[in-house]
Amino acid sequence: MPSVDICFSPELLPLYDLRGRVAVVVDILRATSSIVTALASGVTHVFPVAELAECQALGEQHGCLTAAERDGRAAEGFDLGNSPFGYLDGVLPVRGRAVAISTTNGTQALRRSLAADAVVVGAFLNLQAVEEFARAQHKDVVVVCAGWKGKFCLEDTVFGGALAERLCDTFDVSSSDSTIAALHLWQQAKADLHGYLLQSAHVRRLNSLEANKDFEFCLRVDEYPAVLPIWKEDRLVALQAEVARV
Ligand code: 3SL
Repeated sequence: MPSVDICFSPELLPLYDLRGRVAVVVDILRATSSIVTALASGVTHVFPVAELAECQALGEQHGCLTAAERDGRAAEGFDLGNSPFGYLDGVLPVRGRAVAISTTNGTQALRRSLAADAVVVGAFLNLQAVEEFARAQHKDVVVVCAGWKGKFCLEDTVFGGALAERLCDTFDVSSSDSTIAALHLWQQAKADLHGYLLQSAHVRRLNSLEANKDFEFCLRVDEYPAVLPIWKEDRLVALQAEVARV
């Protein structure tokens, strides 16, 4: 039976062998929620990069939109920050465009997970798509939590628990202490996810930056149940689009 394991921080990734496994990279607030929203809104593909300079260079090279965030704030000189509403509010037309994005933790976690057989982007917004993909692969799943600057964070771990609960009928979710812990947190959180996550350090950080609207949006479960960003070559594409092209 395949298993679900949770890596609480990218700093712990050297302890995990991702080869032969599916990596579900998650940064609920807000990178992976924004990437899911981007592809759901008609963005053709996303280049997640670690450095701001690389993001800028990709923008010039590919003529794509650029999105960047550091410490919760939109970085200067880029088209977009890291709010999912950047892809929804219509201020900048995004349909049919590609986006290069660099964020404090989320895009770093993605790039550090590339040894996996498949790398997909998870968020509450696309939980169902992640669940279905994991079931279809019949491989061990590692949820890679982006955390905050190497530290554990509540919201990414709670997502890991939610995914483990959905998969528990056909996956082993009781062999890893981190998965057991994530399941316990999800049990505590699920009746009032919003209220529970108000405790989270990053929620307090974002609320002080007046990103409260983003927080509420990112907690919508299955808003985009069929959108699955998956890593192909050097970019993230929506799985359905990719399948349709084959
Ligand atoms: O760290 C990240 O990748 C970001 O998602 C953080 S923030 O939500 O944009 O502050």
